[in-house]
Amino acid sequence: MGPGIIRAIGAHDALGARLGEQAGFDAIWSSGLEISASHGVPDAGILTMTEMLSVAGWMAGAVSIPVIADCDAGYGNTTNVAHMVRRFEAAGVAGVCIEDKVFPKMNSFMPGPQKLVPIEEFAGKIEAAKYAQRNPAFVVIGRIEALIAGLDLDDALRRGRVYADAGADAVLIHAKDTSPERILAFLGAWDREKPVVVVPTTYWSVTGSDLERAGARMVIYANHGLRAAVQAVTETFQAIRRADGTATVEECIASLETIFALQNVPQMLADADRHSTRSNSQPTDPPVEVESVYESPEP
Ligand code: SPV
Ligand code: MG
Repeated sequence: MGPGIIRAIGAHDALGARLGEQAGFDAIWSSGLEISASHGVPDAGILTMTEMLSVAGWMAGAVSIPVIADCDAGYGNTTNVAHMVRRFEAAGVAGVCIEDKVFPKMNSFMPGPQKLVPIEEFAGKIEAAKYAQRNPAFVVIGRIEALIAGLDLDDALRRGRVYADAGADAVLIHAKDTSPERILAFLGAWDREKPVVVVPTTYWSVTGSDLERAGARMVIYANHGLRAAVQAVTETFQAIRRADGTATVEECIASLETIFALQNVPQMLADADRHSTRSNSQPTDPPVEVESVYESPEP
């Protein structure tokens, strides 16, 4: 990670990732919550690693900024984590984030208890992830869920230090507080060189610059694309039902040209033109005389 805070935006498909890149974000967060919701299932360890990988791979292929994949608790034990790292790396994903929760994980904002794995068990997963990667630039983020699970700042710091020392390239401190106070306190007390990542979903009064000044190196706006889309689609569908037609919404929705641009249609047409120009303007090779090649042997 370079100097300055990295601003990442959550996405659940290649189109969302392109919108994030177009808006000027530095990285894409392949969000487990968004991907689960887009499949109509809870973010509770229901989708498989392969399903998450497929989406993350599409995103990585669609943008030129890094994609960081939310890999929940690593889909199993250290062996699963090692396999996971190799697969995400091969799919062109820049890095993964794993969290210290038990399988099946529950989304951090869901009501009900949150169970953590023992510190050393999670440190083993981080070691396994770092050992498995082939590209030295691949990033492994260790996510601390202590505050989410009802533990205190000291527990969170203790876990974070162990994960950083086990080789995590960064730690992510998560919280569902409505005030940034404890996250700012964590940043103030952090005593390792490794960067800290934050996710201000519920403590949204802070800006990226506030977090940067407090020492955070990456901020993830994890689910705002999904929530914006759900709101906009709901309103549009209701308006169409109310008006019994689309006249009232035409001005408010993206044009087909915008959609085509996001699909790279102009590029596709330009490429097709170039290649067809070549076949029209260049003399074609003389047809191969099949008979002469496969002459029957002299009797
Ligand atoms: C996600 O986007 O799936 C995350 C962040 O893990 S959160 O939903 O805040 O737990
Ligand atoms: Mg998640």
